[in-house]
Amino acid sequence: MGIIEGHLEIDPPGGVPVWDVDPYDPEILVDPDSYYAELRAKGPFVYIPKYSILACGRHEETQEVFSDHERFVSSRGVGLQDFHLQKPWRPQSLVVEADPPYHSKTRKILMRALSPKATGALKERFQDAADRLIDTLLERGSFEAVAELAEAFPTSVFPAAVGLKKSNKRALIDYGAMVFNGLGPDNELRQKSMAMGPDIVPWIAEQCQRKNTKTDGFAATIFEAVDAGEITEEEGEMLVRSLLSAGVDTTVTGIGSALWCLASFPEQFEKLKEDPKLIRPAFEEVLRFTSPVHSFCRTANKDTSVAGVEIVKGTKILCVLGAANSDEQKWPNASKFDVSRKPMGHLAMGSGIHTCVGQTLARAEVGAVLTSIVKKVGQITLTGEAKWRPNNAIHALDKLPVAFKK
Ligand code: OVM
Repeated sequence: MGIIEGHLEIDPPGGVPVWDVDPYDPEILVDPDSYYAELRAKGPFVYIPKYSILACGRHEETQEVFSDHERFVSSRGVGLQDFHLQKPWRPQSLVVEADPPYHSKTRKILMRALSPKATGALKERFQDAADRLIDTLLERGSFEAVAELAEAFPTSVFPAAVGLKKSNKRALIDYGAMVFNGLGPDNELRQKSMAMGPDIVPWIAEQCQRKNTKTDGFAATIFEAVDAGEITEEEGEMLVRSLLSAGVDTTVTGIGSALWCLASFPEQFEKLKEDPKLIRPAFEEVLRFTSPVHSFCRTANKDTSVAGVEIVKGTKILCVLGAANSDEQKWPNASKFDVSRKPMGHLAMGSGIHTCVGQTLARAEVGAVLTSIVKKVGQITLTGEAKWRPNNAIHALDKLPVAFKK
């Protein structure tokens, strides 16, 4: 057996349907619902010959693979490449691309930096920033919400929260897109992203250094762990890099998709306005309904089986989180966006030891924006076609023309 897309080529396991699909086809990436449905309908797993991978999209098995860090490791990469076989395009992440026991150490430090206490202290700042932005947009009336709201908000508060001395909105967003496109096959999306490397990667690496961070942000907490002897200076810089990798595009996408949901389902926006206590569960429903991270891989680190399917060591498994989050077996009326659903157990922020370490911060950012919109905006209308931006791991809007009315 050879190597394909940087990982071990496998035979289709017995009893597993072979599906000649390209999950990274831009047409699927921008409009994935029928692919999700077909993936679930075919069984717990399918074998995809184009990449010689298994893929799963039913909630039960996706959750099982995704959260069993002993059988299905992250240290071999959470994209198609197997780091045992190929050198990753950038030094591998010390947290998302790591396993215990090492992962426990780095995770603990990020948990400390991004603790509810640390993020809670930013609440007022986030709310002020959101209120100002929404006021400006209300005055404008019509605007393009991806650039002017979804990208504008996190890039106005997140770099300061990290403690970066310098910010570059475009570089931060493009770096995120690179990291997530980097998880896919060597397709045009990945190649175009990688081509931006020379312009962006050195800038990112530079901002991760202690001398370019202030003494009062998340980065400072990471460098305190360096001073306490828990990790080296280089490891500290790498953990700051993790914040910059995972902290921008994810929240940009969450905000854009939340607004898209409210604009597309005005009766649900009405419900939120009547009962602002639903803002939190509404964001969980946005996550379930839109799955900003649509898929991540794991690698089988031993021969094992799931749902009766024999999985050989070295198999790459594409865990299609978007499919699991729209599985009717788990979510009655899955295709309905319902702000009062309270979707416990969605996989949009993962599950198990790698569950989004920035989730409190993400909820605080999106919460501030939604609180402001619910308080100030009377009506949201789509004024043109919403367009999605294909990415190998993120399901995000590209353009969202909307109008706000008081
Ligand atoms: C990282 C990181 C964390 C979460 C997601 C992610 C692949 C990267 O540590 O760099 O995207």
